[in-house]
Amino acid sequence: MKRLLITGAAGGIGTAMRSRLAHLAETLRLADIAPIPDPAPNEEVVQCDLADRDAVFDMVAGCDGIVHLGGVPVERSFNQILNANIIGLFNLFEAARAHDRPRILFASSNHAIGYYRQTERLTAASPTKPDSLYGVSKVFGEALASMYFHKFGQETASVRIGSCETRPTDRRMLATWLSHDDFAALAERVFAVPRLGCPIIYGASANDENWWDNGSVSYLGWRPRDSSAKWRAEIEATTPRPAPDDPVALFQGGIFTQEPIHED
Ligand code: NAI
Ligand code: 15L
Repeated sequence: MKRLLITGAAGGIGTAMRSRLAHLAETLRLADIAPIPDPAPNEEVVQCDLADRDAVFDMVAGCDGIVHLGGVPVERSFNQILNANIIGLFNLFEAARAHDRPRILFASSNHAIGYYRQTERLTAASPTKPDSLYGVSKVFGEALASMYFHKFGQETASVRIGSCETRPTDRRMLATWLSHDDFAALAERVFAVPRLGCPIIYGASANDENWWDNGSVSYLGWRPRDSSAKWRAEIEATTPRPAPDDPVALFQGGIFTQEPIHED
């Protein structure tokens, strides 16, 4: 690729992806509403609000692939989610349509299916069960990706990321953790396969506990290598075991199931 766009590049995952995805393109275009520090010689920086349609069109122009991480990543008021995750995503897909349909990796979330019990095993075909307005915005994104694929041939991988952090820090994350390296390896496969289509992919490392079946995307050739197992003993020793009826222990989305509707 000549140019790979990473939105949300000032954020946690975005920052971790800068070095890990650099080999995929001659130039990384890093975009965020927040300032992005210290661009390297192979990086160009675009400061842009996803809700600003013209700015998003300029941001996407000339890009051969997009890793879309930008947006509100937790439960917030409907207006905040509307601007960044709904209007922002529509702007991104319209910009992609206008600029030769670069392949998109869309950072969806486990909160699109957060009301499933932790005892249930899901596939890509499991109906969505969002646990928050945030989760609803990710379901919207997946639906938008599907519509743009069938109507316009836009290829998008919607990755229902579990918990993409440096390391797991609580008991739920023993099942949901996705290492930065495994996420980067997934992105590499998304841009490498000759035909992507419009898959739903669960984003978790090779953890011992696994709620999600990625059988429908074996054609990607993605094999997560990391595991939360090496932190299990430490987490079990330092975090209290929740009661069996605690939402943190009951639902895949954990505490997000308990979020109220936030006001502006
Ligand atoms: P983050 O909050 O660290 O990064 C998101 C970035 O988006 C921020 O730098 C923020 O400035 C930017 N942003 C927010 N509103 C914007 C707007 N209107 N216009 C342009 N940029 C805007 O979040 P993180 O953890 O890096 O997550 C990245 C993506 O992955 C998010 O879409 C999140 O929903 C998704 N995700 C993350 C998970 C995780 O475990 N970190 C789990 C599931 C999904
Ligand atoms: C997400 O979707 C959030 O963006 C992230 O902050 C974590 O809460 C993660 O899910 C999770 O469920 O652990």
